[in-house]
Amino acid sequence: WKFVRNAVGLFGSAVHEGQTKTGTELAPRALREGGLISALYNLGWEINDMGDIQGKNYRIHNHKSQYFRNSQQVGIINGEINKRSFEIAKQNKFMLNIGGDHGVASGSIHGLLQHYGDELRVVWVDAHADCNYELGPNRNYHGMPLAHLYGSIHEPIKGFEWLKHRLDPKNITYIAIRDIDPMEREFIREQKIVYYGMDEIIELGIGQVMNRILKQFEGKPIHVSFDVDSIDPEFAHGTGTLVDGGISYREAHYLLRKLASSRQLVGMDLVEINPQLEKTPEFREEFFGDFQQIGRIQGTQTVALGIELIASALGRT
Ligand code: HAR
Ligand code: MN
Ligand code: MN
Ligand code: MN
Repeated sequence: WKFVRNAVGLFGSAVHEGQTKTGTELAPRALREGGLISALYNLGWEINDMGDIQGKNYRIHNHKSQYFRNSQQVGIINGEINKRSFEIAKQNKFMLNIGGDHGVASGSIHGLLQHYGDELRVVWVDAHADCNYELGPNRNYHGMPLAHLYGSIHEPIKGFEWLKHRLDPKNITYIAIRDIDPMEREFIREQKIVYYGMDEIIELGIGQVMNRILKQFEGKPIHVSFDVDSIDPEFAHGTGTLVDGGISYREAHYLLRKLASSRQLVGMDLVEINPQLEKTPEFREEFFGDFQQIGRIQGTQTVALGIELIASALGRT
C-alpha cells in the first residue's frame, strides 16, 4: 500500500438515523463552522472537501423494519459513504469521515477494505464495542456496525446490497470499551479480539497500550474509528450515550498523536458528537484561546474538542 501523507479527502456524514436522538447530524456543519478546514490547512494538508452526505435526503417511507431502526435508509446512506471512502483511499489520500452517529462506520471502513483489503487494521476507540448482532424493530444501528463488518449479521438487509467485504476480528483492537453487552463480551472472548478496556489502560498506561498496538499492527495501514464517548464525560459531554470513567483529554490526544506519528494512519471516523446535547453552548476559546498551528476554533466544548482531535490525528504536535 502507498499513501500520500499530505492530502486528505474528507466528507461529513450528517446522520442520526442509527439511533434515536436527533443532533448528531449537525456535527459536520458545526465542525466546519468551528474552523476545521482552516485547522487542517494550517497543518499543511492539501484538502479535498467532498461536502456532506445528508441522511435526511435518503428518507424512506417505510421506516418500520424488522432488522433495526431505519434499516433501508441507513443502508443506502452507508452505501454512499462507502463509495466516497473508497474513492479517497484509491487516490492514496487520508480518508476523514465526520459523523454522524457511529452507524456511519460500516460504510467508511468497507470503502477502505475495498482498497486496502486484508492489510487494513482498525483501532476502535469507544466506550462501546458496537458489535451487537441482535436484530429487532427497536434496535439502533450505531451499536451494530462492527457486527455487520465481522459478518455476524447473516440476513440480507435491503439497502446494504453493496456490503461484501469482511473485517477479520483479528485485525481490530478496541480502546476504552467499558459498556459492553453480554453477547458482545462473549464474541470478543470467543474471537480473542485484542482490547484495552479502562482496567488495562490503568494497569499498562496509555503509552504501553499504544506501543503494543503499534507493534501488533506494524507496517500495516491503520484506520481509527473514534467515538467521542470513549472520552470521559467531564471533557466530552455533548454526546448521546455518556459512560463515566473514560479516557482523559490528554490520553485521547496522546493516542491519536501516536497513531499519526506511526505514519500508518490512513483514515479516521469522528463520530457521535451531538451539539444539541450540551447544556450551554460554551465557547472553548474562553478556556484555551487560540491554538498555535490550528488557529482559532469555536463551538460547543465537544465540537471544539472534535476539531482538536482531528488535528492530533493529522499530525498536530
Ligand atoms: N450496545 C448497545 C446496543 O447494541 C448500544 C450502544 C451503542 N452506543 C453507542 N455506540 N454510542 O458506540 O444496543
Ligand atoms: Mn430525521
Ligand atoms: Mn460507537
Ligand atoms: Mn460509543
